[in-house]
Amino acid sequence: MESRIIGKLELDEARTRRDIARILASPASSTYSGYCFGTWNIYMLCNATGKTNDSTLHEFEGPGRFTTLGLKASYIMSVIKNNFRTDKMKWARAFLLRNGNIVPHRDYLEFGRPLTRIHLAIFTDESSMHSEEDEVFQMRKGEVWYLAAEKVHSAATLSNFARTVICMEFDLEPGVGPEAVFCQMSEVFASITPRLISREPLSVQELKAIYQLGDIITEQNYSDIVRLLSKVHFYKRAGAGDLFDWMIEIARRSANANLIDRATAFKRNCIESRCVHEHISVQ
Ligand code: YCP
Ligand code: CO
Repeated sequence: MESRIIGKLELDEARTRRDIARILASPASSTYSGYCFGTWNIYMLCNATGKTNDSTLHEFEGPGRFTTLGLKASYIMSVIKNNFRTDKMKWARAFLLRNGNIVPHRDYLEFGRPLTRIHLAIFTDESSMHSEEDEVFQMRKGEVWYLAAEKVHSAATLSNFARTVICMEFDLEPGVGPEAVFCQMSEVFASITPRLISREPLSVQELKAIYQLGDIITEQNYSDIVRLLSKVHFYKRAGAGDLFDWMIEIARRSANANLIDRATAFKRNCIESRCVHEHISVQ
């Protein structure tokens, strides 16, 4: 797995809670809501313009600006400023994930030059997981993770716990590692063992049952099947990207050309190619 812990921050509980309450009380951005099921809310803290409605990821020159919402979250903003190279930071967003998941995808398909994606875990729980290809892991409070966002990855919270992270994106000098996002490097961080989630194998019978969804798939339940299958790899040993091939095979078995097109376009947009404003909706 390429994603890894690069640091750990001590967060003041009361001040963090106060800021997160402020953030969650503001309207969430709906730009990428088509990529998720359940509650996956995005709140803009720093971006190209400082405007909270500027929420579609794109490339721009220079550092990002804190939004009015970012400025209101004064403790979180000071944690970011005191620990991270904000001169290299383009975007900072708070993500809330509850009782839902984002479909597996690759980030930066719409970029000429990818950014370096970092998560600071704020409130997490065992039911809240991330995946990268065949691996599933859980971020614990205060951990700073480098996320290999160009690999197929996903996230899920399979409970009502309101998992909250701060996602930051940096444009680092070519050739430097993700540790360069910090103002000051520290070796302490290298010693933290990540919490990996072990899963039962996916049996031949279970895989057969997945393919047999081809017997019942319709336009009406297509999205329910995507929702079901996009979470399988969090509790069975499968790859995050297997979903796309399962959906294409299920659609083929249904012999419905619309469903085949839909499953093919879904795979393409999530993991093959996507333009800046070319968003899909899986719901
Ligand atoms: C993001 N990128 O980074 C989105 C998630 C796919 C495209 C969905 O917020
Ligand atoms: Co992503």
